[in-house]
Amino acid sequence: QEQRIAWWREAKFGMFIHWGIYSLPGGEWKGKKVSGYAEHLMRKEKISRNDYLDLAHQFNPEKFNAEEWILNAKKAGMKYFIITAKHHDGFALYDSKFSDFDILEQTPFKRDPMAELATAAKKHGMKFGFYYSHAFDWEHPDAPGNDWEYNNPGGDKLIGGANWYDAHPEWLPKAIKYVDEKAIPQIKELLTKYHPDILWFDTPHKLPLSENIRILKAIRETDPNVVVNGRLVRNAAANFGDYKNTADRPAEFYPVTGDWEAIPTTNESYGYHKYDSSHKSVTHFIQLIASAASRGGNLLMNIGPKGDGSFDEKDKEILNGIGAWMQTNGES
Ligand code: JFZ
Repeated sequence: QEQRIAWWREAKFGMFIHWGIYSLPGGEWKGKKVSGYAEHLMRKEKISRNDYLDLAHQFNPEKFNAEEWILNAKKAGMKYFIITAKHHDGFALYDSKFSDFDILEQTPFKRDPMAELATAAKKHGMKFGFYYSHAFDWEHPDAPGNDWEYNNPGGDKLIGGANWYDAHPEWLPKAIKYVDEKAIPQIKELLTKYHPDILWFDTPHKLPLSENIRILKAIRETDPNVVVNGRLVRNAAANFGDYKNTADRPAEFYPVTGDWEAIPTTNESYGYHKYDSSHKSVTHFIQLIASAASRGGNLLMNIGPKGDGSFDEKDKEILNGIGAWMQTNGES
């Protein structure tokens, strides 16, 4: 673990990207604003797998330029880059042979942005990795979370309660089937196809500890060197993942010991939201960078690019401001 995490400790500052087909409507559905996290559109509006695919059929991010994205991060002084290869909606932003719910098969774009980004990151010396939603998967009929279409546990109705797998162990085989059919194969696929430096997981409480540990084992067997964040396992004792994450939007940093990372986003939503203009100031982020570094933690700052593949002007201003400050005050 010490060796594995060495680069991450030094990196200090990284770019987090939430980008998917939900970035296209950007927090709007059927002409009305949907508040909160834009990446949760499918759940909030209870969109069926089929209707959600209509969105995919329109997803054509012609302005996407992998090299530009990586350089945006580099110019702001960031040393690592993590992007949503699959968020809770279950849609893979890469060419996956284990699901037809992916960008190559369902969109007119016909390119693999994860492959392009992995290549650009390598070229520019940027550490690179993926966010993968291992527990929630709203398109898969057996996965936790989709309670409007499949009546699965773990969704808004909280069928079976928060710890549904304890109250209803008889439902567990379905979730295990999803983990075997989709989550583990796709995670292994990401590791062997793109060789990421880091994998970032989330919402582990939707699966029992035993499933999360099984996933971690599959990861370690495939690539013992990949860094894994703490949210793979619930209440992660540090020895499950390689480091801990704080809550999503810390007003301030809590005194966390050991290796930790905070994940503030530039506004409120992680995915691009056209009605969310609550962007914080450059000064705010510079203070966060400094206070995280002084307390031995990393800052993974989130940006939600638009559905056309471009960065929001407000985010660009923040990144430019940080970059200018880094030029005069940064380490390298
Ligand atoms: C999750 C996701 O549901 C969300 O879409 C985004 O990806 C974010 C980074 O993570 O949401 C969370 C997870 C954890 C907390 C809050 C929201 N938390 O610990 O307070």
